[in-house]
Amino acid sequence: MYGLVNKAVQELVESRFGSAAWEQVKAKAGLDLEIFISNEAYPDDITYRLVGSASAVTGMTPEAILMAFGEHWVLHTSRQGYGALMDAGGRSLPEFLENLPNFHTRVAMIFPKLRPPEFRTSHRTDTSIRLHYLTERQGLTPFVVGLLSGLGKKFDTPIRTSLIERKAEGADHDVFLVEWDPK
Ligand code: 1DX
Repeated sequence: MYGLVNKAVQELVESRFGSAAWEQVKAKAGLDLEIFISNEAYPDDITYRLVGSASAVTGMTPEAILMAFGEHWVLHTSRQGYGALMDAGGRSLPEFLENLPNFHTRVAMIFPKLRPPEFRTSHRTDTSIRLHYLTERQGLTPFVVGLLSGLGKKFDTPIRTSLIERKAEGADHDVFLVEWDPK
């Protein structure tokens, strides 16, 4: 994945546990680079190793790290540099989710090595929507839970998320039910 993703993992670890912890995480992951370059593509393996060693160093489970990371990604990317992109994504949570496919098409036009997951929505009501998550990557479902929770905060819409179909249990892909209170 693009270096921007690994940089966000670094930021998350540094902000919560300090820079010494980050140095440990990097060493444990067997990385001897100084910095990640945002718009350079790195092997996915590096991201997975970072999550694994961040778990070992901090004592958080990999799932908890991925969730925290998903929240951080939404709040971080919308703050730093990609805010305009995020703002173009929609003015409410359901609108943003419905625009995700277009959004990724736009980012992939600028960054051709992007391998975005596919998101589809269905069953929209006044207080809920289903989000279908199709990906070629393994194990990132908790990351998407965190992304959704971050989006809820971004749009001041507290949400409940439940996984109603699980790829890990044989479904074709993960399906989330996202619910919020009526206005
Ligand atoms: F709900 O793959 C809200 O590298 C969401 O299963 C979900 O393949 C927001 F400059 C710039 C760059 C860079 C901008 F080139 C990425 F570096 C992309 C910014 C998306 C904001 C996907 C990142 C693929 C890298 C993947 C989950 C799970 C999508 C990560 C979250 C908005 C982003 O993101 C899976 C890659 C951006 C950029 C956003 C993603 C790759 C998302 C969301 N994805 C790179």
